Amino acid sequence: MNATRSLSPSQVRFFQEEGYVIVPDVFDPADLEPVRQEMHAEINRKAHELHAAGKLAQLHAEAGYDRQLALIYRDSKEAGDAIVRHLMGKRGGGFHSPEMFALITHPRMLAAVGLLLGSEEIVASAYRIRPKLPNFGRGVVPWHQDSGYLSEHCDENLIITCWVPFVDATKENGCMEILPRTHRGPVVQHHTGGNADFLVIKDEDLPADPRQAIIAACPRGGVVFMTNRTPHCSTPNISDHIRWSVDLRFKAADVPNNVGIEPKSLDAEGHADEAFYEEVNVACYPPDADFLVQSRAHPEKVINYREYVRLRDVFDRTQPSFAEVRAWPPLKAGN
Ligand SMILES: O=C(O)CCC(=O)C(=O)O
Repeated sequence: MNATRSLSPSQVRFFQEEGYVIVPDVFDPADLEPVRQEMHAEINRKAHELHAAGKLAQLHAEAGYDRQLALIYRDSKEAGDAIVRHLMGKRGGGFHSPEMFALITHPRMLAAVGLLLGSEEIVASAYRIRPKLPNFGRGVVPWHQDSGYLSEHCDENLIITCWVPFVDATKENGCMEILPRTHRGPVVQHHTGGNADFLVIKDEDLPADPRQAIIAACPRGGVVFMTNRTPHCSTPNISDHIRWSVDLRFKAADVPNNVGIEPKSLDAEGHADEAFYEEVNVACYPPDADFLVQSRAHPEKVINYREYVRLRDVFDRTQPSFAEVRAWPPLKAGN
């Protein structure tokens, strides 16, 4: 496989027809080593800090990236949670090392996304790092379409989720499940207040019988590509190790975005000025920064690492001061 063609025409067709495609070899698993190692180093830095503050008795450094955080969490939920929060930041993308930036802008990733979008002008959007610990209730994500989290005026736009596991993702460690061939339908009714406060689609509102779902197992080095209207969920991790992943989002540059627009002022508590939200109300997901990662028309506007870090910091300190994006009704007792 060469560096710039990462999907075959039949994989692109499969994505268009099924609403997802699992590509087992977008990366060489070795390509993911730098980001795994840097995340592991960050876990250790934070663990040492907690240890020095008397909040963590044992570092479990010997357990390695796939297990250390699970053992820390088993010993102390507070310490484990503090490390998870540190990695995830306020909205899930707190870890923004050069290695993470290299993954988001990896030529193979952008080549694949470009083929699926049918565009060479690519904007990266919200991403979420997910340390799904064994038997970690909050890791179970109920049925939803990503559009459930996005502004309604973007329902007809294509926004691609690239779900990248940092370990082999299996049914046992809680990979995703996906409802195929349902992505051309509307964004269906979601409810707030699902597990861990995620949005949820009730089984009866799903566009197909959930028994038709496929198990989206994916080896390390692979990527699960999905559309923003593809219903998916993820199941419990009943293994003895962490199911690490990140889900990245990309769209063509002509899809509503907030590239180049950022909160002009933050008050002491990190609330952005109202004008910011009015101005970026057109972005599909205003609380997170969008940034141009590939452009033939404006290569000078493609983001570099320093600017990416600055933007992530600004947005991570920003509290959305409006009801996030779209209003869904709460799940009622007994639902
Ligand atoms: O990683 C998971 O368990 C769920 C991911 C997900 O729901 C998403 O990427 O939208």
